[in-house]
Amino acid sequence: MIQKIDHIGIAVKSIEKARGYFENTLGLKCEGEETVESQKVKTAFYSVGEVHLELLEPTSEESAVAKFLDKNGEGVHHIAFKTDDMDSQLIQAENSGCSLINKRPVDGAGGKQVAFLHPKSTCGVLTEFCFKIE
Ligand code: CMX
Repeated sequence: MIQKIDHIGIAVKSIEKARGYFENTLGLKCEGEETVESQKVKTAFYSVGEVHLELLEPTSEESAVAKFLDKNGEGVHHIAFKTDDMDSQLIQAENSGCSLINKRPVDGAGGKQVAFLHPKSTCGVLTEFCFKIE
C-alpha cells in the first residue's frame, strides 16, 4: 500500500530565513508556498528527485510545530509516506498496535488527505500517511 516516501517535514522558525540554505546552498527551487489552516502551519515545498522537502513554519503558538520548535529547535519533524489506500493503511497501523493521532484523514497541503501516527508508537518518528485523489 505504501508507494514511496512522499516528503520529509522540516520544522523551521522562518521559511524566509531558511530559503538561504535550501535555495542558495543546496540550489533547490521552491515549488510553492501554502498555508494549511487545519495544521496551523505555513509550508514551502522543494523537489529532490521523487521526494519532496516540506518546510514547516508555525502560524500560531498552538501549532504542533510551534511546540516542537520550543522543545527541540529546528530540524526533521516527520516523514510522510504516500499510500494508495488510506483506510486500509490506518486499520493496519492500528491493528499492529500503533497509536493513531488522526483516526480519519484531514486536509493537508497540496490538496492531499493526511493522517498522523504518534511517534511514541513508531520508533520515535512522527509518521504521516498521505493520499491524493488523482
Ligand atoms: N517527532 C518525534 N517525537 C515527537 C515529535 C516529533 N515531531 N513531536 C513530539 N514528539 C514527542 C515529544 O518529544 C514527547 O516525547 P517525551 O514525552 O519523551 O518528551 C512526546 O512526543 C509528546 O510530545 P509533546 O511535546 O508533549 O507534544 P504533544 O503531545 O502535545 O504533541 C504530537 C505531539 C505528535 C501528538 C503532535 O505534534 C501532533 O499531533 N502532530 C501531528 C500533526 C502535526 O505535526 N502537524 C504539523 C505538520 C502538518 C503538515 O505537515 O502539514
